[in-house]
Amino acid sequence: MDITPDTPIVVLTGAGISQESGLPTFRGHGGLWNGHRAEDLATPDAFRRDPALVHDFYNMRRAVLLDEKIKPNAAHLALARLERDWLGDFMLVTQNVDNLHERAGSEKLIHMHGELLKSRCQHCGQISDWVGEMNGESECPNCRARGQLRVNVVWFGEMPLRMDDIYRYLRRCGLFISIGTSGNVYPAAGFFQIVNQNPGAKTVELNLEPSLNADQFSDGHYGPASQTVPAFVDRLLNGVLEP
Ligand code: BJW
Repeated sequence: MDITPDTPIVVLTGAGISQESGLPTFRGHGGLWNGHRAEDLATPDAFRRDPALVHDFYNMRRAVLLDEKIKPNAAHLALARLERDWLGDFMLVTQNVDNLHERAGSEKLIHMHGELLKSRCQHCGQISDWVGEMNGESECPNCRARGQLRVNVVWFGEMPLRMDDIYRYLRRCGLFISIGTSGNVYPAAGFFQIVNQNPGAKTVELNLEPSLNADQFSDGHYGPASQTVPAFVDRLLNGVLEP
């Protein structure tokens, strides 16, 4: 299948797209917090063992995200433009728990690893907006239970969100664009393989450097997302359709 103006597109984003907005990547330099690797805190076991430590990790990240200096960058804005101007189906699946895509104007968006600015009550299941600090005494805005709240993100061993919808989009997509993700974490790291089974479909990686699976993509463009993403979106929208 050649890329035509109505080819269905799925975009997958990871921490790299928000790096130039001032948010650290998960596995990059400076990934240590209080002597802990981020991966070691993003688990149900860590939360059971030391809830205060895990609450504080997310309190810190929530405060950073809410700092007025943190804004969407040119890559987030280019994807909102692509969604608006592309004639075919479009879906943006992000692994990121920040809100920079929606602040850039993206609407067709799935947060498969949840959202930092939401809480989930382990008693009643209610998901609520949450911008302040959270701790072991925090009260659920819905059922008023205390000490049952956690941040609404997906930890290792938990099921990512809206997987049925995501697989439906992947199975009918003709162009898959993976941006700023290292390819370490499944199931997202395997999405390109599903698209590679669609006859004629193309898979493209835009990343600072080749990811773990780079050689299995149809094409790759390497450099900071604020440069590669707007350039790639321009080519698509201007009808230079072979990426
Ligand atoms: C730039 C840049 C710039 C920098 N411009 N680029 C095999 C199959 C299936 C599952 C597994 C499997 N093996 C193991 C598993 C289980 C596990 C897993 O994958 N483990 C691996 C470590 C091996 N997966 C799970 O447990 C998942 N659940 C699950 O599998 O359920 C069962 C299931 C099975 C089958 C189907 C469906 C379900 C859950 C995973 C949850 C991940 N959660 C986290 C934390 C979220 C909350 C939080 O933020 O605290 O999600 S972990 C963390 O990693 C976070 C991220 O979303 C995720 C991915 O990281 P990402 O975005 O790739 O960041 P980095 O830092 O790794 O990479 C950044 C990249 O950007 C780099 O490449 C840089 O070069 C680049 N970059 N600056 C462009 N300026």
